[in-house]
Amino acid sequence: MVTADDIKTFSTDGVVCLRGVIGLDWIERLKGGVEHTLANPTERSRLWHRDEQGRESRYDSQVWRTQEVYRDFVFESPLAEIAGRLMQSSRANFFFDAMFARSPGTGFRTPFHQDEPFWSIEGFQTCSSWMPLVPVSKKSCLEIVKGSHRWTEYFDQANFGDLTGDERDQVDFGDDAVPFPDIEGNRADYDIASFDMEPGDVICFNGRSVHGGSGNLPEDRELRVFNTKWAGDDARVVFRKTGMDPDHEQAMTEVGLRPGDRLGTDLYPEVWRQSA
Ligand SMILES: O=C(O)CCC(=O)C(=O)O
Repeated sequence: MVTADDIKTFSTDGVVCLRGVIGLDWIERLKGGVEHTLANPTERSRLWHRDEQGRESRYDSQVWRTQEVYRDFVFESPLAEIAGRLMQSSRANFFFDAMFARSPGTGFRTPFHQDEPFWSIEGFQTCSSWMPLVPVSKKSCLEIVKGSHRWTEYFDQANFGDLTGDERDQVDFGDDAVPFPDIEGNRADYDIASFDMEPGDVICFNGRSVHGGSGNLPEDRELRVFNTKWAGDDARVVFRKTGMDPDHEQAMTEVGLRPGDRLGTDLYPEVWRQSA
């Protein structure tokens, strides 16, 4: 499922697109799960954007605790092992799930950002798996800046709280942060990966890889994406003064996780471990 070349590409580029690694039975079940999530949003559900025609971009997360199909996918699909091998980690802990849904014709593009600066963990060995449940063309696909997972600058990231207006989503990276690069304005200066994708394909990217986009949909195409996020050996709990989105501090504290700890507990289970 994961070749030596895939591992090398993930390490060098911070992103790799794996073809046909998830069975279509999973895709069908997850499509049902996403429709259920949209009809029964959690308190973590957010509307990122609605245009004048009512076309929407929605996000929900950490639904696996209540949605059986998501839970089954986390524990039974090959993704834990895929993530573990790509991260070159001895284990893969599940961090959280994220769902992205866009109505047909939605133009809204997610601002370029890195994930790890928003997270309640830090570490290089992380893997986000962006898995469309419907066909998506390159021009509507997520875009990932190759090599950006090794950038060392502390950037002023997009505040998704500006999109949602929700006080729980506010982040402020402070005066030490350098301006985020204008990637949209200088696209030729960056090596940007995106792909024509079919259900069953997955883009895996490092939590430090700069990514965004995935709007720009034709009038007759919706987008449904299920993302699972994984943490490896060097990932440690951190509670950031700058704010976190989504903020796991309370949930982590309740299960006894403290800054500096490895992920664990039933909330962030170890799903895969390399055999001796
Ligand atoms: O699909 C999108 O629009 C955003 C995806 C994203 O930011 C992520 O998967 O971390």
